[in-house]
Amino acid sequence: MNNSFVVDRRRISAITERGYESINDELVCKEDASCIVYWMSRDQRITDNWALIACMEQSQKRQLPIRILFTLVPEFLDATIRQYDFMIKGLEEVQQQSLKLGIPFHLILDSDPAATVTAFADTYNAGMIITDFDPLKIKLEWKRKAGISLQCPLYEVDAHNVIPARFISQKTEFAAYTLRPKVHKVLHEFLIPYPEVQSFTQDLSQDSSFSAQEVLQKVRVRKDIQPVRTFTPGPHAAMIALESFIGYKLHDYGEKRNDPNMGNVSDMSPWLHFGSISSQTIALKIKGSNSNKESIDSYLEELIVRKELADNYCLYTKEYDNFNGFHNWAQTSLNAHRSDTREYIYSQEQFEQAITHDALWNAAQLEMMHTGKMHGYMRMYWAKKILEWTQTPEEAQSIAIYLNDTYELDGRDANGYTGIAWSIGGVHDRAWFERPVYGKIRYMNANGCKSKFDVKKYINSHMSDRKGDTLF
Ligand code: FAD
Ligand code: FO1
Repeated sequence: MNNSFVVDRRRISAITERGYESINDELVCKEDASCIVYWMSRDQRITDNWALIACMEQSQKRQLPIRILFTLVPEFLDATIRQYDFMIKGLEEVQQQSLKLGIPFHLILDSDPAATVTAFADTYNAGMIITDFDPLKIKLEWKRKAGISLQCPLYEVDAHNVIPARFISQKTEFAAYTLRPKVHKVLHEFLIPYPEVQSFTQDLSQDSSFSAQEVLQKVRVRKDIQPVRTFTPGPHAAMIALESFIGYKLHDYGEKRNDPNMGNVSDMSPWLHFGSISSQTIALKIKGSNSNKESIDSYLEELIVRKELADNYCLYTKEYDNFNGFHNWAQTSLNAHRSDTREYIYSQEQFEQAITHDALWNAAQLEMMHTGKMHGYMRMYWAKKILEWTQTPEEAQSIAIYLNDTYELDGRDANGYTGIAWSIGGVHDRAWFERPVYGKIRYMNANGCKSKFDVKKYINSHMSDRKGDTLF
């Protein structure tokens, strides 16, 4: 039987009571099973999804139908109704695409995902559960518990990275320059076209499908931070945005990506965070475009090396969200400057209300609060100033994570914890000229921004958000 749904085994790990184990060629299926279950989480899409393709491979091999399960938790890190609205409306579209293939899509709201998937596997007599890779500790804990309670094998497929995170490196990489050669050595083996899932069909019907409006009533999250109108949820909107970026902005990406007034970036991160689109799909389209080499290479460096370096950091640095995750040189240096006088000190509330003395910083905070996405260049400045204007690096990191995860659509992500650790703790960066408060952490200031872009224009375009506009 020709099975075109073949998944590279280097993407797949078995999750057992002893932890993660690489597998040989074959996956094990419980005897007399009735279905294969895809426990969808990070990669919320039907097309171009290696975890679902692995289910299709197993479904054809064992003549068993697939069911998809999404375990919805009532709260998740600092997510608010803004992110739940984006995610659940995206999942509504995913459900429709799933039903078109005859694959039932089950969304179950419960605060204990491991218990939910275990009960689900019993109810539908699952032969195996396949879930997608995620380096965040909250997700690793869900899977650890599920691996113990499930009565069938549990497998994890890296559908989020072009090169599987557990394969490319087995340790915390020091910086982009240590990961980059490993990426480029095997990229051609992994940056390959996906099998077409549209050719897969099965005819399992399902009695009920969920509506986003109903589900959104039931989640227990902050509702004072409104959903944004700047990004449309779901895989279709992601593809439209990608094609528009390639058509109109990619050619200037290499030169203008760091100018927050130009908007010359892809805006892919909200859809990448929720898995509405895969970085591999994006990379294949970018490579296939007829844009200039400088922009293509610069974009793929960010999308593959930088992004996958962030997953590596969170996967192998348990304390990716606190001071202990910083390199020793950075900890020593920041410790040596703990008692330096801070010229300004702000509380979390003052940062959150964007009422510091610095109009540029306030504008960046307002951009994030108002649009759900701060420009990448400004994120570095924004986080570094929080280090400069708080009493300790720990408080700075905690405030940056709280604001980032509360207001950014793409927050609660390996990229965010790593971006904040880079800015405040010098992770993946080198030591710089020593100065008060920062120690040897790279310094940034408004003059540096002025040399890169029209600061006044950026401030005016976002401070206007404040005048009477309902930010919450
Ligand atoms: P583009 O420039 O179009 O890049 C395309 C993709 O490449 C991005 O979507 C992202 O997946 C990847 N990428 C680009 N720059 C980086 C980077 N520096 N690190 C890792 N991947 C990168 N990114 C998030 O996804 N979520 C966050 O919460 C987040 N918080 C950050 C906080 C700080 C303090 C810093 C310095 C960076 C943070 N980043 C975060 C990384 C980066 O700023 C965003 O990924 C990027 O701005 C997203 O916009 P874009 O898709 O238009 O980027
Ligand atoms: N993943 C889930 O499996 N279930 C959830 O209920 C869930 C909620 C959620 C809310 C906000 C958010 O930013 C992410 C959320 N995720 C959820 C996780 C997401 O799918 C990603 O896996 C991680 O956040 C990225 O590592």
